Amino acid sequence: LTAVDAVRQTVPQWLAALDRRNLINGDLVKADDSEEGIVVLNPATLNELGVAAASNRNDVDEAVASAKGAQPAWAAMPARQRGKLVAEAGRKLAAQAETLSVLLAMETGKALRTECRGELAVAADLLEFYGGLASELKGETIPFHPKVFATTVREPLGVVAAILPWNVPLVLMMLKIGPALVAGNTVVVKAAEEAPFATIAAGVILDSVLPDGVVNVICGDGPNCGAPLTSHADVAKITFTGSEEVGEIIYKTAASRIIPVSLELGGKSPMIICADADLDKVIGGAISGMRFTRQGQSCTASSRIYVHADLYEAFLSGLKAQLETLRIGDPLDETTDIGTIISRAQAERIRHFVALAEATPGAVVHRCGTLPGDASLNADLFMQPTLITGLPEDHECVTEEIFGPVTIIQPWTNLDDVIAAANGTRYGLAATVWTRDIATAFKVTSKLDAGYVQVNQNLTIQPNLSYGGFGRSGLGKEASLEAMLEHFTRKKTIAFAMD
Ligand code: TXE
Repeated sequence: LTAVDAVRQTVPQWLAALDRRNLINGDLVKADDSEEGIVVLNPATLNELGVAAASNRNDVDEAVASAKGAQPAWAAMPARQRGKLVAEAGRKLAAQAETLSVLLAMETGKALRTECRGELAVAADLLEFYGGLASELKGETIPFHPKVFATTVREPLGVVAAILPWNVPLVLMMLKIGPALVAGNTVVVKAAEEAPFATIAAGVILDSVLPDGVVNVICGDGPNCGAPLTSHADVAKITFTGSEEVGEIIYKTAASRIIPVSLELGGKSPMIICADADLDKVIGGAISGMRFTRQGQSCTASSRIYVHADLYEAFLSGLKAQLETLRIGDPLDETTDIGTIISRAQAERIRHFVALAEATPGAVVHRCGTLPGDASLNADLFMQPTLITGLPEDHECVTEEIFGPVTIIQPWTNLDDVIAAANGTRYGLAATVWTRDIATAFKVTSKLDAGYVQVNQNLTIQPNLSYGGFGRSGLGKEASLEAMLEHFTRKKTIAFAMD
């Protein structure tokens, strides 16, 4: 029995323990309506993986009450002690990384080797990173007047609601709860209904280190669980990653109570490749940037690739050749590079976009790699990396987020025109530029309307690099000190008259 096999044997126990349950006040409690449940499928087989809680308003009330009850004592703890506990929770998570990686692979369809293990490493690292920032929760002294001692202090907000999507649930969970907790808030996390188990399991592991009620995790759908949570009178802040549509609803809900909100919504991130770029580097950068190993299900995916005409043919053929070498298959197989799409609904949405491109005169759809032939897998949710060329700039495939393994490749010749094209969507999340010329790099980076811009690399979210979008990609920053101070504390000015 290998170590991985041993871990896999524990997964059914986890799933049984999590059956229709939420983590509230340190216990895994059955949802109020435990007759109902959300059947979670393994996307690779479309077999039932387990049943998650279909929480309603009563469960939300209970989770918020738990977080509210735990918050004063948590906030009263010395900041560095909170930080140490959060960092220790990160190390506990790292110690259980293999189990959670397997759970994640089974519920999201993402490949264990290329995606899930890396996700756990970043998730744990985020908690260690934020734990180390506890001593930065400081205020200022202001030279306002010789007879007035003016100062500012950072206070926690209270109960934070964190709403998660399914694509990288554990990284996003820690991105939100790390700064919230270190700043002295307590949290209610709403797991994504398509992939809730690794999130609740992570909550259980964190809870083994943190006081009960500091982290609560509930599962349910948007209307019955997400909506009552975001509109709850005791929630002081909402942090959300997901679709633009739901982001808008949540912003309005927050507006009706005048509470702060952070939103991380969609993207249609451009990759601009200049004629002097290193071809091998850009091909590797396109594959990692498009997150093909995650079936492109990433908000920062390089889903529009603008290649200088001089490099266009060599880039296209080189990229196709590289993509052919990636193995699409069983997410749990160590030789698999690319797993599945999350669900039937998402696969249909992606195929709809590809069909639109196929029906467009002049457009060419290049499907790369081989679909798995394994009879134990369900073919429906597997998809080949797909490159689309020859589309007009106003085509839906160029302007809308597809959220799948599909990228648009366009040639360019004029730098100003390609910058204008790159800025031509309503989004502004991420962008990359590839050139060996420093002046070009400065010009392009200064003109791009995107919050997370990189030159000659295409990193995912990294602790210590402030991350957040412009335009309809969202509001607020994550992954940084600024994220904790600006989005999870309130700043109070106190001025003392000295005589
Ligand atoms: O998102 P939803 P979905 C984009 C991507 C994808 C599309 C739809 O384009 O194709 O969104 O994905 C909860 N009040 N992104 O359907 O519906 C819901 O239960 C409160 C981009 O997954 O926004 C889930 O927990 N909560 C993205 C979470 O919101 C509500 C990542 C996200 O679901 C709610 C994922 C409500 N009224 C999808 N309705 C990114 N930016 O990375 C739903 N929810």
